[in-house]
Amino acid sequence: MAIPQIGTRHPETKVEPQIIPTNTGFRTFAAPPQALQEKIVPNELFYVRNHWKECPEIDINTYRLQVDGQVERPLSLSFNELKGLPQKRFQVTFECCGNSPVPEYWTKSLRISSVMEGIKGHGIMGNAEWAGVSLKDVLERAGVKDSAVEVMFEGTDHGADEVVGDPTEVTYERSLPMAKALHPDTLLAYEMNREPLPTAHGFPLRLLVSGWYGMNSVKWLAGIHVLDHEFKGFYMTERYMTQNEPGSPIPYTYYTRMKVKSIITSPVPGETLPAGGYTLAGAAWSGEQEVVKVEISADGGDTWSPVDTLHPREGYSWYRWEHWWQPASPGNYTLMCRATNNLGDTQPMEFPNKWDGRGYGNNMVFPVDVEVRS
Ligand SMILES: Nc1nc2c(c(=O)[nH]1)N[C@H]1C(S)=C(S)[C@@H](COP(=O)(O)O)O[C@H]1N2
Ligand SMILES: [Mo]
Repeated sequence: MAIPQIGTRHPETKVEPQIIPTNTGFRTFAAPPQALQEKIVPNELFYVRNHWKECPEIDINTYRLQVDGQVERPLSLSFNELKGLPQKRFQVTFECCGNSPVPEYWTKSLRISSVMEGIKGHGIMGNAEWAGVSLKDVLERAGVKDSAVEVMFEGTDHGADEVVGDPTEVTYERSLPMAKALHPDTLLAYEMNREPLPTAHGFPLRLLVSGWYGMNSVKWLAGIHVLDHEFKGFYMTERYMTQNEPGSPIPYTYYTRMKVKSIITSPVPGETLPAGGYTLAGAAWSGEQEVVKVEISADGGDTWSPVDTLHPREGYSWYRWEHWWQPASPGNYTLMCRATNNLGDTQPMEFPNKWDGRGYGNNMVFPVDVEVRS
C-alpha cells in the first residue's frame, strides 16, 4: 500500500512548500515554517503524524462505526447515517505533544528521539476548519449507562510499535474521560477545510478533541467503546506521558490539555531583517483556555512589551498577533514572544520537563536569533 496524499501534491516541482518528512520511517511530516504564517493551514501543508507508514484506506460505502460497551443500544453507523446528524463546524488548532523539541534533549531521549529526530521548530502543529458531528449526539443515541467511566476510541491502524519494534501488534487507541467525551465541542470530524477528510488525516472519520494535544484525536475511527474502567492501552501508558521528578506526588503526567504557548512565524529561520523596521507576526494558543496577553522581547528576555495587535480566536483556533519592531541599529538580536492565559499561566523561560528526556509538552519561550542589516 502506498502512502496516498502525503507530500505528493507537487511532484512536478520542488519550489512550492511541501510537508517535510522528519524521520526515515515516513511517519511524521512537519509543516514548513511558511505554512504557519496563515491563520488556516492548507490541507496539503498540514502536518502528518502517523505511527505506521501506511495509512488505512477505507471504503466509505462499506464503512461502519461501531459504538458499544456500557451503552443501552449498541450502534453500527454508516457514513450516511453519521452525516445525517446535526453538523458542527469550527476551527481547531492542535499540536503533537512532541512539537518544538529542544535539540539538547534529543540525545537523552530514550523513546522519541528516533521518531522525531529531524524536527526543528514548530511544524508539528496546525490550524484548520473542521466539520462533523458532536460525539455527544452519537453517545446519546446509544444511551450511555451509569457505569460508564471512559470512552475508548479505536483506530483502524495497527502494527509493531515504531520504537520498540516488538512484533506484538498494537492498535492505535486512546481514551477520554466522560466529561470531555460528552462536551459538545468534541467532534467526530469528516471534513477538513471544506474538503472530505484527506486519507492522511483519518478518512473518512476522525475524533477531534478540541483544545487537547493531537494524539487524542484518533484518526480512521473504527470503534467507540464506552468502558466501566480506565483504559490502560499502550498509547495511554507507554507514550504521551512524562515521568515526573523523583519524589513528586504523582510519578507520571499524562498529556491532555494543550499548554499556553506562542511562536514567532515571521521572520522565518534564516531571514535577514531590514534596519528600517519589520512587522513581527506569530500565533498563540492555550487549548481550552483564552490567551489574554502576548508580549515581545527583543533583548533576549530582559524587557517585554505587549504586542500591537492580538486578534481574537475563532472557535478553538490559535490567536494571531502582529508587532511593529524598529531595531535601534543593525546587528544581532534575540527575539522572543510569551503568552499568558486567562488563568494566569504563562510560558516558562526553559523547557519544563527537563529531566524526563522524552521532550514532550515543550511550551518554553523560544529564542529566535535574527540579523538586522542596513
Ligand atoms: N489512528 C491514529 N490516530 C492518530 C494517530 C495515529 O498514528 N493513528 N496519531 C496521533 C497523533 S500523535 C497526532 S499528533 C495526530 C496528528 O494528526 P494529523 O496527522 O491529522 O495532523 O493524530 C493522532 N491520531
Ligand atoms: Mo502526536
